[in-house]
Formats: sequence, structure tokens, C-alpha cells
Amino acid sequence: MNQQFLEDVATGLGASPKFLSSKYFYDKKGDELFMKIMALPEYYLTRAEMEIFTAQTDRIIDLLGVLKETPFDLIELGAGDGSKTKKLLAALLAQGYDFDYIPVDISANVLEHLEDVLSRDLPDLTIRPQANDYFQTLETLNQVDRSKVVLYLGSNLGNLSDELAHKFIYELGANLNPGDKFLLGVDRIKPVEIVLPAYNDSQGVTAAFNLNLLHRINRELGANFNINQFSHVAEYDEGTGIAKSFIKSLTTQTVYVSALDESFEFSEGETIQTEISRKYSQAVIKSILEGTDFKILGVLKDEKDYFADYILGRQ
Ligand code: AVJ
Repeated sequence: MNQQFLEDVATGLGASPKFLSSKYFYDKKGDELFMKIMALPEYYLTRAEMEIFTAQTDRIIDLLGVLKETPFDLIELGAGDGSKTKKLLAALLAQGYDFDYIPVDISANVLEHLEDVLSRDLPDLTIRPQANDYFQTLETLNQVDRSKVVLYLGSNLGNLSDELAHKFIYELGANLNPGDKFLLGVDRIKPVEIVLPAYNDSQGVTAAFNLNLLHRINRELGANFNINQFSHVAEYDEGTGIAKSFIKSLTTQTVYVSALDESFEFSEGETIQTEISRKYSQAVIKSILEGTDFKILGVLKDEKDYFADYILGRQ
């Protein structure tokens, strides 16, 4: 991981325009800041999906087509704090379904916290956390003949370009069997007045979350970023539905990364792109799914039409 981080920082800061991957946001501090983001008044995504999981739990279960007499694995990719999933887990347990919950995350930290919370709140749940790569886990799970339901919530897909999103879903299909299900939660395209504040909140939590990446490079790679000389910038194009986050250099400056023994020049106003957060229309989802093994079985939306949870069937 460290070696990969080092290489990716060298590539991204050496490029023009500069970029860094949003996957590096999530160190311990980044996990904490993301939890805070989810509770922000401007960050509507989590609440909108929570509403779907609370108000339409039975419809989700119905569309998943799971059977009480057939045991299955419920696999969550990028588990997070599990607050939305908990609604589904509680309903499945109450209705007598036979399943194991398998949260998958690269962060062992996140999984430990999740296991603590769930074993306390849902003592009857069988939970088998996997601190591993998504596809490696799916490959292992596929060696046992059991039905699967895969959850990928919170518009996590939105950090990928459409091309990579297609590849991701294609590969997911390759690791599942006919009849398995995929529940995909995505943010919908909506006006800039709603989206932009979600990525540039008034308390500056998102700014701290973005700039934490520079703290992480300082700490882990021995760089000397002066964080005060950089700022957070968010933009959103309503036409394409793509939000982007950047870190902007406020002055002309040079940053030295000791683990690389290399310096990087910044001009005043120069940016590092750190994230894309794509929003989706039905047409975009359909084009991403084209050529994969999945078919749309149903779509659930919140009252404001902000968020969509797609129930997809592996053909
Ligand atoms: C966790 C990728 C869904 O893009 O909305 C929140 C991360 N970035 N605020 C998103 C994030 C800035 C979030 N995802």
C-alpha cells in the first residue's frame, strides 16, 4: 500500500494537470471526517438513501427475491458505518431469512467498529468481516455454492469514470452466478444549487477532508506541504452531472517529498484534482450496464428524487 501510495503520488504530482486518487482520503482522520460529512446538513446523499432503506425495506427485500428456505451471503462492498444496511439486516432477521452478512473493506479499522456496533444492536446476526480487496473476496466466496446479494451503496461508484464503472460492474458479474443480485445506490443528477453545497459545506468539513490528503502525504511520505497555502475547490457541471474536487495552490511554491527525494513546483492557482463524484441519470446507468451481465429489476427512489437504489439481477 505504502509503495503504491508513493508511486501514485509521484505520478499524480508529476503530471500536468496534477491529480491524486480519492481512495487515499481514507486514513484514520479521513474516515472520521467522512463520518462528519455524512451528518452535515448540506450532504443530502446519506439521508436520502437512509430514507429509502427505512421506508421501503420490504420492497427492497421483495425485489431481491431472496427465499427463506435458501441461505445466502449478503456482501457489502465498502461497508462504512452500516447505518443504512442495519435497516435491511434488521428486517431480514425479523422476517426469518437465513443469511451471513459479509462487510468488505480495506480498512480493518472501519470493520472492527462496524462489528462492534452490529453485534450489540443485532445479536442474532452472523457477521463475517473481510479486510481485503473486493474482487479477491468475491473470488474466494464464489468457491462455495451459495446465493449472493452484493450491496454497493452511498454512490461510491461515483468516484469512478463511466469507463471504470463499467469495468467494475462487468468484473462483478464475472464473480457472481446467474440469479445473484446487486443492489447499487447512486446519487441522481440534480441542480447545482443542491449538489455544490454538499461538496463545499459551510463548516469547512469537506475542505478539511480534501486537504487531509496533503497532511497524509506529509506524514507518510515525509513531504513539506504548507497546508495554509492551499485551498479546497469544488465544481459541478449540471449538464454532465459530474462534480469534481480540487486542491488549489494559493501561491507559487515548491513542495519536497523526501520519500521520493523529489520536488514539485506549483504555480499560483494551479490545481490538483482529487476526486470526481459522478451523479447519474437512468440513461447513464443503462449505458454503464450495457454489455455487463446485469439487468435492472427495479429502482427505488426517495421522496425528493435525489437518490436511486437499483436492484440488478445477474443474468
Ligand atoms: C463516499 C465517494 C460517495 O463522492 O459523495 C464526500 C465522498 N467526497 N464529500 C462522495 C465525498 C466529498 C463521497 N463518496
